[in-house]
Amino acid sequence: MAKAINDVSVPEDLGLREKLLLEKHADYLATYGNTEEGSEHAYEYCVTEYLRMSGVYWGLTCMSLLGQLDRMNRVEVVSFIRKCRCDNGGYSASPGHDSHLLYTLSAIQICCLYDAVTELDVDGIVEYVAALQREDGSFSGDQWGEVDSRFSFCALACVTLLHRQDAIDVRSAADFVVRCMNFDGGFGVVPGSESHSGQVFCCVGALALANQLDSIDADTLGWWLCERQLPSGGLNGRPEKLPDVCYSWWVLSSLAMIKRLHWIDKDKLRRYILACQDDETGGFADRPGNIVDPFHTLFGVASLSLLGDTSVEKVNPVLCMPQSVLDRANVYLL
Ligand code: GRG
Repeated sequence: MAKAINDVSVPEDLGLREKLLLEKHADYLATYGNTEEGSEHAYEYCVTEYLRMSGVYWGLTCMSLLGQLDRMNRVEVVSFIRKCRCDNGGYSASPGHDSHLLYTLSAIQICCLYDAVTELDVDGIVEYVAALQREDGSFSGDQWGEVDSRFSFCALACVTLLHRQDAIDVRSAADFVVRCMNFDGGFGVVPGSESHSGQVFCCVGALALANQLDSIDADTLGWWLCERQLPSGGLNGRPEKLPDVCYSWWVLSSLAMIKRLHWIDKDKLRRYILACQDDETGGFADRPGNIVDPFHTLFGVASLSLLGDTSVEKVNPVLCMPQSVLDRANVYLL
């Protein structure tokens, strides 16, 4: 008997979800940070303190793509970022937490969105990032030493946004990322580990930032990425897994970077993404009918932008930021 495919179903009739519920998503994000006791998201907000800086990046980037960044409180956000600066030059997820490359990148991205890079201690950040590079070109994410190709992306993205690529060894950083490439064209966490679409985004993005995209076998990788599309239209992160809206971003942006975006069934994917909207609360979930959150809301909206939806701002596939913000910051990528 043929093995059933791990997938979900998308209803024939999506009702209100046939269209992008732009205003509902903006309202959902605008009220998400309301932490007063008894407020709708108070508990969820409280238990995500450990990733707050990235959460702020997801929410603000999405608001910017929806054309409604002005509804958010710039003064509060900039003051929060200041409180997350650590003595070693890096930034943490929340005040009093340890610094990490990921949250340092989120802090820089938020400052770019707000044209507030002057609020950052750029030299301190650059020193922090450079000190995390190891002899083999890889990067530790923090002072505790874990190595992961995600951190190569974060490091390259930080120095690129700050116009300071000269501070790290870009060549050996790219060499390490190339060593994470597998026979199937995909990339893993470290050399020899399983291909995963999230890591593919990080590695292809890192190579784009290092101007080394020609190290990729674009046809083999493009084929592996397209195999992530399931009969529901949604994309998974690796074989045999369920689809998830966030993989629409990790896979589509990778296809865009290697110029193979047209290899995917765009109409079916768009329908899957729209089905993941909550037409009552606003926001996107990983799969139709599940609970929404800001992470999936950003990657749902950003994916629709890559699919050509002109009701949202154009997104840059390498940095997941509005293209207009990168143009203003004179950061020239794909
Ligand atoms: C600036 C957009 C941006 C990102 C920063 C940290 C980072 C760089 C990217 C993360 C890429 C990544 C690894 C995404 C995958 C996230 C995810 C949903 C992982 C879940 O993995 P499993 O194994 O899920 O739990 P599956 O779907 O494989 O079962």
